[in-house]
Amino acid sequence: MATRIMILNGPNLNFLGVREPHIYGKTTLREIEASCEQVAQLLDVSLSFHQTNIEGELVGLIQQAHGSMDAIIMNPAAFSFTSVALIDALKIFDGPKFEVHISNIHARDELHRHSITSTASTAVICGLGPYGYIAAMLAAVQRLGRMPAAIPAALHGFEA
Ligand code: CA2
Repeated sequence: MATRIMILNGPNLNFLGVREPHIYGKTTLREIEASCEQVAQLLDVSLSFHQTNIEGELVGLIQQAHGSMDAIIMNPAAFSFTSVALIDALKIFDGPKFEVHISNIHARDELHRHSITSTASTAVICGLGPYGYIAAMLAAVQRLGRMPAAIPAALHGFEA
């Protein structure tokens, strides 16, 4: 069976590539989704990709992922800095959970620096631009021990 990964995107990320390209780059969320789909084919992943501006919808999707997905990759955007509801939902999910930020949040202003949702994540990737989503997919499949044999050995990593 294919590895099942849910990718979640929080508020305003539907404006990627349209506004503030000096911070978030020129790539649109649709382009990011298309690149994730390409990598999904290589990694034998079935992908469920979402964006919502509503915190409760993210909570609902994380709850749905429980029992139906192998890993979650989430860019919670502004909810990273406020959402105890997302932390609680992430704690329900047993599989690997990767938090992704396009920008390097540690190099940003006080408002954008302190992710609280990362406390409930397996790992955090930030500052790699849209490639962070690809890195997170590789890391999720590697972590699950589901890297297809056809993928070069170095990308299989080492046993924990
Ligand atoms: O770097 C990231 O991926 C962020 O999660 C993006 C969030 C920001 O609050 C985080 O600190 C870091 C903001 C997403 C808003 O998306 C926009 C996209 C285009 C134009 C304006 C906002």
